[in-house]
Amino acid sequence: MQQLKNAYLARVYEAVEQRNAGESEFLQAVQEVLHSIEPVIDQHPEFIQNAIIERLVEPERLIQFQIPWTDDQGNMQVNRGFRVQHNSALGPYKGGLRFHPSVNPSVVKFLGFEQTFKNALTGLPMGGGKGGADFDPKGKSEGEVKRFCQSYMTELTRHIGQFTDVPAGDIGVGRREVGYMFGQYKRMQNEFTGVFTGKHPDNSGSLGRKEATGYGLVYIVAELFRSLKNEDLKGKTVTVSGSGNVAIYAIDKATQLGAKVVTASDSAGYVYDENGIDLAVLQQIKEVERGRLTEYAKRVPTAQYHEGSGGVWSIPCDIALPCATQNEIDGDSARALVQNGVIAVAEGSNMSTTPEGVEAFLEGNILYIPGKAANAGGVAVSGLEMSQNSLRLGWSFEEVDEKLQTIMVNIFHTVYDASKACGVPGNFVVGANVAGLLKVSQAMLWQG
Ligand code: NDP
Ligand code: 2IT
Repeated sequence: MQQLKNAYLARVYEAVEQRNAGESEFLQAVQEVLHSIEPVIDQHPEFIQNAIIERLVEPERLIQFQIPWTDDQGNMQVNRGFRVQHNSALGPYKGGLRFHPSVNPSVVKFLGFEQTFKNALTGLPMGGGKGGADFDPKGKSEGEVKRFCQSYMTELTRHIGQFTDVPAGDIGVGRREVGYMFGQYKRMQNEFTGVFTGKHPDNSGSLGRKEATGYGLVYIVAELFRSLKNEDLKGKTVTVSGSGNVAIYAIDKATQLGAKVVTASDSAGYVYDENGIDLAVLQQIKEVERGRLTEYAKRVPTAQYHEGSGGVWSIPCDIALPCATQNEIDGDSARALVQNGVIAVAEGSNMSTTPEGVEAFLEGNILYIPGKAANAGGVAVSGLEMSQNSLRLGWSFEEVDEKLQTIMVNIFHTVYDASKACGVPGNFVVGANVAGLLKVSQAMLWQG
């Protein structure tokens, strides 16, 4: 990435680099935002006087703790847990928990930082946070997952609360894990409050939360095509990476809207199915059996399985929806997508694309919507789950879905308008970062 031209922002970045040495994901996320806000920084001397940017790049609180748990053989295991309470200007800290061996301070800090901007874009009263553990749920029994979640919450409980910090799911954390953690919180606090979102609807969760990130991703892409190209998604070829929560419901909604989704992937490889992914088979394998994608190719004769998850970006498509993990699209993958004629890329995963990849999309005039805007539907419906829990009411699926659509359409226009105001119409990276910054910074200034 190029040097920052603005001397103030360059100084801020230098300090961030020194303080967070070696934290590559966090530094990448901060650098992107600082670059994006260069067009507006000189119009806001109050940001400098009030150290708004310095405060935004430093988490308000970072909690790290030990998680001891007993495996099925009776042996004690120890993992490392985290919660980053990044920014509380707009509301209680809000953001998911990730259970994956790669979780470390850099990963949770980048996610908490991005979450602050994303949550601001939803227009709902939520600050930004993130957390997780370096626990690998793969191959663990039901009992091991439950004991791990309970031990994780034995520590986390003291740091969260419906008005303080409201976690949810992310990679490796779905309704099952959220249910166990919510149960442990309730046991320890002796209170039934909306302290977690992403709960099963039978367990005080919101209808439509499970679908929300993937559906929201497709809603924002549909609005992009409608408003900039006067087209709908019918007949478009879509590639999706991942085969977890976000990927499954992105495939579902894109297919419902008439597109053909030809891929899904996991960390080992991808499937290509020229007839379109069979959602029922994928859901059975992933949601019911918790199996691997290799199973899909065994059950669907038209599908081909390829080793290596990155290969998914070599498949020609009109729309690419990365829905697995950070930096899954590198420079080469982005250039391959551009060469193969991709029109739009929207990130279901957080920070799906490396800086080199982002540059390739922008140079290729690809309609590229970063995760902060594109995957905000999940946390938006989490916000709606918090409202329903507080009201002690449950809304219908249709009611939630309609609100989600409105929020995604609004995010698209907020971000597009901000890109125009910054003189770079259609640069949704600048649009999302500037719109998010302006919203959070106003609240910070009011709060002193
Ligand atoms: P899941 O755990 O349900 O699914 C994750 C998927 O991504 C799996 O297919 C997994 O494959 C794959 N994956 C994970 N890590 C890697 C890796 N290092 N390399 C390649 N593939 C990998 O998670 P979600 O669907 O919930 O999350 C996916 C992305 O969406 C994440 O970036 C998350 O931050 C983001 N997101 C999630 C939201 C939500 O509501 N859940 C909201 C907004 C964003 P495998 O099974 O082989 O590990
Ligand atoms: O990255 C994200 O936005 C999420 N994992 C969802 C967060 C939430 O609180 O619903």
